[in-house]
Amino acid sequence: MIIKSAEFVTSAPGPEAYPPPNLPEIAFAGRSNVGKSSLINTLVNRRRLVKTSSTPGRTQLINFFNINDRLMLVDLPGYGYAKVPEAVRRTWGPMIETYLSTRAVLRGVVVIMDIRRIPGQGETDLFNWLDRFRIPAVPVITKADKLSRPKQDKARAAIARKLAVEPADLILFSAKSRLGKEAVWEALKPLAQGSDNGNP
Ligand SMILES: Nc1nc2c(ncn2[C@@H]2O[C@H](COP(=O)(O)OP(=O)(O)O)[C@@H](O)[C@H]2O)c(=O)[nH]1
Ligand SMILES: [Mg+2]
Repeated sequence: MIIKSAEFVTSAPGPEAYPPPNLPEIAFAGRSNVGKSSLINTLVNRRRLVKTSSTPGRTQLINFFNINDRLMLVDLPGYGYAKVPEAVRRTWGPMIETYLSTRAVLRGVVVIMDIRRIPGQGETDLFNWLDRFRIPAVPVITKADKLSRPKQDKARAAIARKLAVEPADLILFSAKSRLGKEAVWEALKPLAQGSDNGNP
């Protein structure tokens, strides 16, 4: 994918503030601090298009980025960060669920997981949601650079087993080494070129 332009469009808490649904959208979801923003930046060859942080739990709105005037990348709020106040956490689920269940231009969701962690309830819930709304999921395991090659293979197999998929279905990624960047674009291409989902 040749990136000619990558621009922040808006931050939205809910549908009133989403941009007009004029472009196909690919959303990115994962636990706080998993490396979601870093992955998006790597995909579009920008260091700081999306703010990254070593302090988890900062991104609390849905952020839209216009790529080449052809595609919208959507950074969803991170889930599962324990230190966030309960009142804030309660708004996250609905924020994400509303987006997933109502956005007709949403073509797929990249679900980002840490290679060093077996997926938990948050991931299971998310995959079930996507299934229910017939939105394609693209599972990615990131921070691959944190493990040696043999450990990467072991971790990938264990994560695949937990998710009941084939290891090869999980895209191995690293924002540090850029491993997997082209593989993610390859997975997104047919989705971006497909048609809108059946959501209202
Ligand atoms: N080693 C390594 N660190 C990463 C990678 N991706 C993200 N990080 C680090 O993980 C932290 C959280 O990253 P960020 O992209 O802000 O996560 P987000 O909260 O999911 O958006 C930051 O300190 C990043 O530098 C990766 O692939 N490899
Ligand atoms: Mg982020």
